[in-house]
Amino acid sequence: MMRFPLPPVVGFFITQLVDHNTSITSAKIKVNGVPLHYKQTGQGDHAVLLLPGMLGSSQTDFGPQLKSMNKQLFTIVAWDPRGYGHSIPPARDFPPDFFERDARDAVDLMQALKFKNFSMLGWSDGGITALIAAAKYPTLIHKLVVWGANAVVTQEDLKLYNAIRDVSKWSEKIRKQMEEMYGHEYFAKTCEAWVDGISQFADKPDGNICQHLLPHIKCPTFIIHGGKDPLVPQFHAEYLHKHIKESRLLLMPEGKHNLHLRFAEEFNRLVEDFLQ
Ligand code: TYC
Repeated sequence: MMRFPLPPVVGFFITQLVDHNTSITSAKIKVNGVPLHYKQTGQGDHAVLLLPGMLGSSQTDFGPQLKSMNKQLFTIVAWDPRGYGHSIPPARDFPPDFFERDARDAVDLMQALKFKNFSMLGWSDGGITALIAAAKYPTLIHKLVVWGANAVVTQEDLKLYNAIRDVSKWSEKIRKQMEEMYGHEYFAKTCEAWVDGISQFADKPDGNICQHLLPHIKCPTFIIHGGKDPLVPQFHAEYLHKHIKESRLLLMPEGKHNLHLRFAEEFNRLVEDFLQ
């Protein structure tokens, strides 16, 4: 796998800031007409893209990975999908193909940054995006890790989605973090729009999001699931494992939905071992 140096073109980046204490760069670059924000760290030959969950961002979702993953082995990029984090404007919307649009943006971002091949770590909605990207752009993707992801929407999922529609029911801690990032109104509105957006898939045969694409995933895939995930039933991880040929499934019995944050050290070690 090759990593090419970033071209020293003036005006290539819209903004670029380096935190010299952490060696984490924050930058924006225009991709598909949208200024996408991302964080980048490390000098390794192996490029890895981190994909956040619904309403997530590099800042809110991947602190321990940006801080502690091996920077000699990996070059780590964490992105804010359009309409999330610091990739606003545009405001987030959820057309029927929003996961495909995210997948294309993610891949085009890595191409714009001159990473020819890369691996992906996708959490939840970011996992769905990563599954689609791996299936649709197989020559670009080296390895794939997903956790808290699903390929279909069931009636049980619909109930779970509706339970989080009203953001006043979210945990204080997460709500506060989200309101700091977005302000109350954008957060509340986008959460409702997300519930409507993801619920669209329940009207498709089998609640299909990307079920049909799973057989096209040819890269080694590591599926992790938290045994105590209250949002995503374990069935989804087993389903992915069954339909992705080169996959392995690991259950973290004590893990909830945010297992990569709560058990960051263990998560990082497992993922680094898999990627090497
Ligand atoms: N998919 C969401 C994410 O990206 C999490 C989520 C899953 C929320 C299931 C609600 O019922 C739900 N983090």
